[in-house]
Amino acid sequence: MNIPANHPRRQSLLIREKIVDGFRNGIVVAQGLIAHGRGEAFDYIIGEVTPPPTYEAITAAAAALIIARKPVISVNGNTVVLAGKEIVKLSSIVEAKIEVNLFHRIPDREVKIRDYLMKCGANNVLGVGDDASAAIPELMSERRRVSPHGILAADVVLVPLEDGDRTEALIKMGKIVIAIDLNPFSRTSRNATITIVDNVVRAIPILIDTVLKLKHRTRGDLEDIIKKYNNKEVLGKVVEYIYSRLREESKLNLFFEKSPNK
Ligand code: PTJ
Repeated sequence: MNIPANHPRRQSLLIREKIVDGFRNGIVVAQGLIAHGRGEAFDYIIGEVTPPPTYEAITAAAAALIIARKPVISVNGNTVVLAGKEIVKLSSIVEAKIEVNLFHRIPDREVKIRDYLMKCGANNVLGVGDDASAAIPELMSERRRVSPHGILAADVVLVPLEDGDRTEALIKMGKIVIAIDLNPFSRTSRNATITIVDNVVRAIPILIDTVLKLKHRTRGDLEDIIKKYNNKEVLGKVVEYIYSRLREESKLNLFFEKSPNK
């Protein structure tokens, strides 16, 4: 698609094209287009920048990934087309495994996702075919199928664009769950141990930079960052940030001047 270089919404339209291409290639499901639209709406509201309080969540997430014994990055269709290369880079820096975990497990789709990640530089991708032989207890969706060498054994799981049920189930299994979700009100955001309210496109590169900055800190320092982190408080600050943005917008808006009641 030809998007003019000076189009004011060029960046957002380019991201949208990636999702549409992914859909045409059988990597993204139709439901993924809807999920992306919901994400776009929240991104618009936060001003298409990383909300300042989110940096606190990213710092805690980086610390958790660095000290994890068995970190896993869980990926779905939307995530790989939006941030495949960056996911592979992050996985090599924190020595995390990458596992395909899908809500819509259509035959061959996980193979396409694995192949896409291989093209992005991954050398091993779990959760494909028979490898997803274990199950997350009490979870009924297709997301319950996991690799015994990946998510089942993991102590820290990064879950971009997730649904609330699996986050809850993983927490019950005693794992640290790091979510990336543009919607601070979602069940995923509320249930995760650490919630990064941001677009996955921006969040992963910032997470990589933060890991590189913190990598040489002592284990004690990193544990301290995680201990002091309070997800509820940070989510509250993100909602407050959204609220103050909307308050500013309402003042600037000419709507009030045009009001017949004035
Ligand atoms: O590939 P599959 O089969 O596993 O399916 C993936 C989707 C995304 C379709 C599936 O997980 C799903 O239906 O997700 P939900 O329940 O719609 O939740 C997606 C959440 O991700 C919503 O809260 C969106 O606001 C959020 N979101 C959408 N796009 C982005 C995002 N968050 C961060 N970055 C985005 N680019």
